[in-house]
Amino acid sequence: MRNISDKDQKIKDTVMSGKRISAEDAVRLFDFPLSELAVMADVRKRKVSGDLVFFNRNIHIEPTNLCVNHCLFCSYRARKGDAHAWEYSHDEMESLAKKGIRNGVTEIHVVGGVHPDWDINYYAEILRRIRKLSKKVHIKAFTAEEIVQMSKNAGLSVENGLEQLIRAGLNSIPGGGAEIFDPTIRKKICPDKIDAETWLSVHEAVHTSGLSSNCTMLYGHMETLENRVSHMLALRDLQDKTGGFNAFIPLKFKAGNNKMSHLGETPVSDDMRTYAVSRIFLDNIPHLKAYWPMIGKDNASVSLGFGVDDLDGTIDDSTKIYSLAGADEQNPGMRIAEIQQIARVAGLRAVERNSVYREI
Ligand code: V47
Repeated sequence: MRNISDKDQKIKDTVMSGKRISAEDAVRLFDFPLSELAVMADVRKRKVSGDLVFFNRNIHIEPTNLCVNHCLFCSYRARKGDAHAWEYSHDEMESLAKKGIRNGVTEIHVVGGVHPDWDINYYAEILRRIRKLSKKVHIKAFTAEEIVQMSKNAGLSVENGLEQLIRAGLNSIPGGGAEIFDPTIRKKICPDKIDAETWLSVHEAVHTSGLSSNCTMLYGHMETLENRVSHMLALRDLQDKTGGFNAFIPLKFKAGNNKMSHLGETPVSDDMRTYAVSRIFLDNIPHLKAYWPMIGKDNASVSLGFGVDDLDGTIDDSTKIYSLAGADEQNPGMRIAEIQQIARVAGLRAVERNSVYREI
């Protein structure tokens, strides 16, 4: 039996009583035994979503892999003229969307490289084309990073850019581009990206416009546990103010084919700790997503015991970000029966959700 210190017992009591924990306590939680973290995270998860595990029917459209940024962790970026570069035309994206809608998807997630020249008008046309195909499909599109660049390319403020995207059919934005907020590490791993304050301000503007968004954290590279927790604290603070985040998605650094490959990858135990601590610490963000194309189906299944209540969606082999970074899932796709089975073995019940977590 582990001898638990008074301090740790107090943290445990706070978690079990449903109260908020401090950043300092969250750092300490990372050192708790995995089995205790699992119990605490599960109690917190069940308060929000009972025995449910959410998923949706979705596809991704990745308009381009050309990118103005030079992120060291990226295995995806190309330069103009590279053999592996792509830039989809509006017609090509429309036919991808048409196929997805024909197959019954309820959400289309549009995200790609940060194109040097495309402006709001180009991106708004993607939304208009999809919206013309379906009034109902939820369009979750463009990271804060992409929105800043496309607004700049059009000579617009982010607020005016957003207004145009919303008019063209945007429903919410995804959580990408947050990486890690600590300025020193951020400068090292993604030197040209917008800073933390700008990322947060774009999400605040999205929430103020009445739309929701997701948030992410790229972990398992050079950051410390304190960096992880202060990243989450910034998200928790913004959520206290706006309430606009639906889900938090910890993104495990995948080491294939990029400039940080030498760092290797975190053990699965660290992934489970990260899920559990985020479920407990982010007490105001209702959903915690295991993005299975990144972490793999088996680990996603285990994560359901560590506070996760969302398995993203069926995807239908429509994203390349993680397969290029060496993920096991080289053609990511999941049938609904498989998602149901994953939930069942975890003692939970899979339910199809819409993009704002209403049961379908
Ligand atoms: O911001 C890129 C990450 C993100 C690597 O909102 C990497 O529902 C690990 O944000 N190892 C984009 N991560 C993906 C993303 C996302 C995915 C699924 C759902 C949602 C949502 C959002 O992918 C980037 C970056 O943090 N990323 N390369 C890598 N080698």
